[in-house]
Amino acid sequence: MKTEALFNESRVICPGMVYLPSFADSDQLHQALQPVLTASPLRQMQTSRGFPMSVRTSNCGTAGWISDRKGYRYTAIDPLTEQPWPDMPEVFSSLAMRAATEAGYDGFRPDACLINYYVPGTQMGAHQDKDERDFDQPIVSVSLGIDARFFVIGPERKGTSTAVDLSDGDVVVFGGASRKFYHGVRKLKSATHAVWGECRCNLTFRKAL
Ligand SMILES: O=C(O)CCC(=O)C(=O)O
Repeated sequence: MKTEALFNESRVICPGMVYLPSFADSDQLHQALQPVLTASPLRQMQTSRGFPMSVRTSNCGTAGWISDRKGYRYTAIDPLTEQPWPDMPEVFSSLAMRAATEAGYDGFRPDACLINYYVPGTQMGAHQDKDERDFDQPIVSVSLGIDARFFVIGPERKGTSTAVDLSDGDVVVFGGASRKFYHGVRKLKSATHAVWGECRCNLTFRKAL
C-alpha cells in the first residue's frame, strides 16, 4: 500500500468533509440498535459481480440500501424478511440531524440508515455514495466500537488518500465538494470494545429518496 497522509487536525478533513470527534453516545446507540437488528438481521450481501461483501449489513428507515446481482439501490422492503425496514430510532435521526447542523449542513432529514458491521480483517474498498437522489444532501457517518482507519481520496478513484483514525463515537459528515468523493475503510485490526465486542459498527445516514 502507498503511504497516505494521516489527518490529525480538528474538523475539516477536506473541503466539505467535517470530523466531529466523540460526538455520538455509543451506549445509547447500541441499545437502540438491538431491536432493529432483531427485526432486520445482519446479512452478507453480494456485490453486483456476485462476490460477497466484506462487511455484514442491515438498514432502518423508510429506505434501505441493498446490493445484489442486479446492482445497488434503495428499497422500501427488506428482501430478507420481506417486511418494511424497521423504523429509524429517534435517537438515530436526532443524532444525524445534530451532526449535520454542527458540520454546517442545516435541514438534513435522513430517511435511510445503512448499518455496516465490521469484524477484524474486514474492510470497505474505495467507492462513491451515488445511489441517492439529491447530492445536495450530506451523508452522516457514525463510528461505533473498535477503531478503524477511514480514508478519502477525491472525485477520482486514483490519487493520494488522506486517512483518519476513527474511534467509538466519532462522526464524519460529508457534503458539498466532498459529497461524491471516493472513500473507504482499511482492513480492521483485532481489538475488543467493552460494549460492542470484537466489532465496529458504522451507521451511515442518508437522504435517499
Ligand atoms: O464504515 C465507514 O466508516 C464507511 C462506510 C461507507 O463508506 C458506506 O457505507 O458507504
